[in-house]
Amino acid sequence: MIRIREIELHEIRLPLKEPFRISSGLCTERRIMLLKVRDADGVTVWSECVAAEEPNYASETIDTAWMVVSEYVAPRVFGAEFEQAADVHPALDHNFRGHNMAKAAVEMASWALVAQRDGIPLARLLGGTRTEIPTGISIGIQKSPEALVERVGRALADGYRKIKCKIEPGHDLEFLHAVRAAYPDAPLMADANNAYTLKDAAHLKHLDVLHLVMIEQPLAYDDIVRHAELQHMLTTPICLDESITSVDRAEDMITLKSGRIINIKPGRVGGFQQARAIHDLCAKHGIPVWCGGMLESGVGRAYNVALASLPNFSIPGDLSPSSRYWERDVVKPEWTMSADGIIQVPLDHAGIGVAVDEDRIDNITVRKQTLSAH
Ligand code: OSB
Ligand code: MG
Repeated sequence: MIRIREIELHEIRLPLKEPFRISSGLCTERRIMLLKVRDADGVTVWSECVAAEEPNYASETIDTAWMVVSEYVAPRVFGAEFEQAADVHPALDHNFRGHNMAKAAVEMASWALVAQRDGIPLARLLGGTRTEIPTGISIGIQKSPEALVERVGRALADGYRKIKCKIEPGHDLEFLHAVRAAYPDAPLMADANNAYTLKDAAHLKHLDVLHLVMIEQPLAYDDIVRHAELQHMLTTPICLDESITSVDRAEDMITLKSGRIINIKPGRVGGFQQARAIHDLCAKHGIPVWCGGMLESGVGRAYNVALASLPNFSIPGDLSPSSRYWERDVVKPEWTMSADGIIQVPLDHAGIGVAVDEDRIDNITVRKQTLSAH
C-alpha cells in the first residue's frame, strides 16, 4: 500500500557550467524544484520536477508546477491509498488535464517509495534489465561551425556514444556539414525543438546526405500529422520528443508513421506508468526508444538512469554525468561516466541508488513549502 502523507517542495538554483541554447530558448542557471516525499511509515524519498523556468519547451514552468502540486496533485494523493505505484497515474489523470511534469514528480516518487520500502533498486522495480547505460550528450547551439566542431570533438574525446547538436534555421546545414567533415563516422543527430515548418521540407531534405542517426522534433511541439508528411520525404529517421505526451500520442505516431524513434522523458509523459507503457508499445512495434534529459540535477538523473535500464532503451540517452552540468551536484556520489561513455546503474542500493546531500540542498534552497495530509 502506498500512503503519501507529506511533501516538502524545495526550489534550488544551480548555475550551468556552460550556457545551453536551443531554438526555443536559452538557459544559464536552472531553477530546480525538488520534492521530499514521506509516506505513513516515515519512509522518505527525493524526486525532481523537470519543468523549466519558462514555457518554451512545454507549457508548464517551475512556478505552474509548484502551484499545481500544492493545489491539485498533493491533495489527491494525500486522500488515497494505492495498491501499487502503477495506480497513481490513473488517479492523477482522472478529470485532471495536462500538467504532466507536476504529476510525474509525485508519481515517480511513488515508485521510489516502493523501491525504498521494499529494499530494491528503482531500476529493478521498473523492470530494467541493463546494468550499464550508454550515454549521449546534447550540445547547445554554438556561435559558429568551428565552435561546434570543437565542442563535438571534446564530447567524442570524453567518450560519448551519441552526439546531439541543437539546430535552428541559420545554424543547421553548414554547422552539421562541418561536424560531419571533421568526424565522418561519429554517431551524430540533430534536435530542432520545433524550429521548422513543412515549408522547410526541401531544406531539411539536405540533411539526408549527412547520415544522421535521427532528427528530433523538427516541426511544431504538438504536431503528429505534419511530421508524417515530412517523414515520408526524408530518409533520416524522425524522432519525436515534445509531441509525445502520453501513450496515446505514441500510438498516433506509430499509426501515422510520423517518426521511427521516440525520446521518452518521464516528466513529459506524466511519470513512469506512461513511460513504461510507451516503452512496451514501441518494443512491440520495433520502434527503438531512448531517454531524453531536461538538464536535471542528480536527483532527476537517478530516475532517468533507472528508466533507461529497460530493454528497449537501445539508443544512448541524454544522460550526461554531473560534471557536464554543474560545479557540484546535489547527490552523493555524483553521476560519473566511464571513458567509453557508460553510466553504471546503481544496483547496490535500494531506491534511487544515490544519497541526496540534504545539507547542501538546505544551503541552496530559495523557496520551501511543506504540504501535509490532515
Ligand atoms: O529537447 O531534448 C530537448 C533540455 C531542455 C529542454 C529540451 C531538451 C533538452 C536537452 C538536454 O536536450 C539534454 C540533457 O539533459 O542533457
Ligand atoms: Mg528534444
